[in-house]
Amino acid sequence: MDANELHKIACAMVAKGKGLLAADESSGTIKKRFDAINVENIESNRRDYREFMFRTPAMKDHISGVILYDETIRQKAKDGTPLVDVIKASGAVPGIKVDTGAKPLAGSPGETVTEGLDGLRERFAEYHKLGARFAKWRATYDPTRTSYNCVNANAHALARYAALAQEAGIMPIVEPEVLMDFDNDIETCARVTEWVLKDVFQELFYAHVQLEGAILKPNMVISGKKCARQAGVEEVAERTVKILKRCVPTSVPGIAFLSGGQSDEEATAHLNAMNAGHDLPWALTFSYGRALQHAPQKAWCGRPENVGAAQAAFTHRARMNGLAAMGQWKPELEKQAA
Ligand code: 5MM
Repeated sequence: MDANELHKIACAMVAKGKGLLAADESSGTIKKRFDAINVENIESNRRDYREFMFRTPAMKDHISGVILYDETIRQKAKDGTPLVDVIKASGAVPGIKVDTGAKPLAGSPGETVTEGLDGLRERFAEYHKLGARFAKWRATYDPTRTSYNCVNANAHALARYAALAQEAGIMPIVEPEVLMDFDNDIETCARVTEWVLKDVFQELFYAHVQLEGAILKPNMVISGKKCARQAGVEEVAERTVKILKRCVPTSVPGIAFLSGGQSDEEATAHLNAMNAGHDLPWALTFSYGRALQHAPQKAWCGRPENVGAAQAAFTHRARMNGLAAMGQWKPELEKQAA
């Protein structure tokens, strides 16, 4: 492991005005996205969809890294170029999701632990050969029932994953996600997020993970979708920054949020408010899946003649989030065409 190299990759991920494209939907998740736009979930459609995003010229201005799924890191573009090379040509760094998903946690009904540690050392060696320079592992928590068993099992797995990644020369993105799909209030989200983050950083310490060579990918502190009181933009920004300051050491070069089911504009507005209104010891940017891809998916609908419009939609969202990462976004900019 070259600590300096890991640090460089982490810093590149959160470079000024740039963030990550989370394109690591597993086959089941991309099926849901394709079903919504009536596109058949077959390998060539998944390839075509990802290829046009990675070939969008605006990638070079706003996207620092792309998180891939196992299938995609091995795929070739229509002209035979490996998709990894298409990403590299845009100036972005290819990365890989290495967890194998959240599975029911024994002893804690309704809760999950993310799996994928078996054989991970060997998988990292292969992914490094395939061009991955960073990785991602996501744990999820239901804030209405989070138990110590769930918090601890997931923190331990995240730490073991991160240590193995660094051993392989791959920069780990550590993603503990307190889900926003429930009826909990923002106070509950804040309490559980603080608990989860404190435990994650404790386990990272025990596992000898070098924080200078890692990135945190957390949820924002936000009201559950089904909660009657929805906190406004400023409250979300304030509470999120407060909890992060309590939990995240300043040796971490940056924090790249997930969007978690927020609308495209909400995800942008929240990130912007944090960057515009707060003194921050780390870079704060995006690592969005849905909030970057929803608009291009709707514009594309699987039709080759729509690729230009879909790339324009992707460009617009990437640009808006790039501005938000610098605290320079304004709602009026949403009306401008890409
Ligand atoms: C892209 O979505 C990823 C989900 O993959 P699975 O198919 O394994 O569930 C997800 O991990 C993603 O990288 C992050 O959650 C960010 O995505 P959102 O949509 O929350 O911004």
